[in-house]
Amino acid sequence: MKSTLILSLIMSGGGVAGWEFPPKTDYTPHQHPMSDGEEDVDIITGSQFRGLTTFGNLPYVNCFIDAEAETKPYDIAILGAPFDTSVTGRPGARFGPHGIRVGSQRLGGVDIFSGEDIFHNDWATIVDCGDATLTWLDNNVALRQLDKAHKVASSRRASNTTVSHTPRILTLGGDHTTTLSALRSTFERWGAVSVIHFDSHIDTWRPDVLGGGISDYAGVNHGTFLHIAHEEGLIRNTSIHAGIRAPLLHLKGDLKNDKKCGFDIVTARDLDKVGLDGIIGAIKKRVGDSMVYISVDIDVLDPAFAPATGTSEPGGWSTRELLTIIDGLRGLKVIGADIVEVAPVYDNPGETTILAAAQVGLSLLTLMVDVPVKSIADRQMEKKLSSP
Ligand SMILES: [Mn+2]
Repeated sequence: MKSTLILSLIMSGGGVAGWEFPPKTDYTPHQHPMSDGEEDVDIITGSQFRGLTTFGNLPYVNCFIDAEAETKPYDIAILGAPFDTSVTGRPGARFGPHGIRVGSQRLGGVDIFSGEDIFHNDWATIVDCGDATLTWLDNNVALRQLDKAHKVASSRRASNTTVSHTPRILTLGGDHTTTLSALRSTFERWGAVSVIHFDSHIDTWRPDVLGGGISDYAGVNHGTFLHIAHEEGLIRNTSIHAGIRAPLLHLKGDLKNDKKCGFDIVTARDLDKVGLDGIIGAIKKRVGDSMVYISVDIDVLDPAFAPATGTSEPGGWSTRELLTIIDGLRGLKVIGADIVEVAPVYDNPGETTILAAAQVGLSLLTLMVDVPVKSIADRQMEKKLSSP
């Protein structure tokens, strides 16, 4: 039986002709040939795998070099923050920006839920600035570098000044300490803002509680940055955590301090009680019409949906639930956002985490494109124009 099969395969497949492409035929009206002649083919457009890896295949602009940023203005920029030396759990988030960009290669097209194609919107130029230069040997210096990178990237004159003079930044972390630099920068451009903080951890721990017992240096870390942001006056007391489920260090002390830092809490399990609309409603009610910064620690997702992160906590939301919640925040005045704590080395061959992180990035960009927000510079400009 076996030998008969082999013999018939040899007899039928004998010639080379079977391996040649079929001869060229006339194209039907529904076919669009990549080549209209015998020799030429298109090597510029049409593939998601072309060129270098930027977020969603957006154009790369080096936002830190004056000559380049001035000739290629933008309204929204992606900025990588490859920093992970302030973690209390597994390191690896310094590779987050690269990982999220890899996960973003298939983004684009018309969103089936919103009907929008955000990369081809009607006013905002979106670019990828690449990663900030951050030393891996000194956290103080690295954070000063990141502070400066944010301030420079957001100081560029925007592309569409009829909408706003101030570009907004979507940061790809990096451990969560990197959010502190972003908030220092947004404070200069928009003033104090509400923070919508998606995370399994509260991250408002006092530096002397989480790490600062060793040295002041150790007190600045990915579990204290929101406390420091509060102390620096960068955020409003209308902020909110969403997806919280990680253990506290001190039940009363931590929650009391959290409230003092300006936060309300929506826990991961509140979703089971109030549903998605209930969560969206609670967040919107809390921030009201204030300007908001949205920070997404990917560990807000259950480890089943985001295994590649430093401090996993079981019992989190699914990717679909998180995306529905973020998309439900449409209409809020989002002045900046980030996705942090993505550590690709712990991801699986299916790249579950980086795909989820990239999709979250797209949803955050959509919120930013949907609602332009006037900056301090815009208000000053308007005042100047209206005064006699
Ligand atoms: Mn966290």
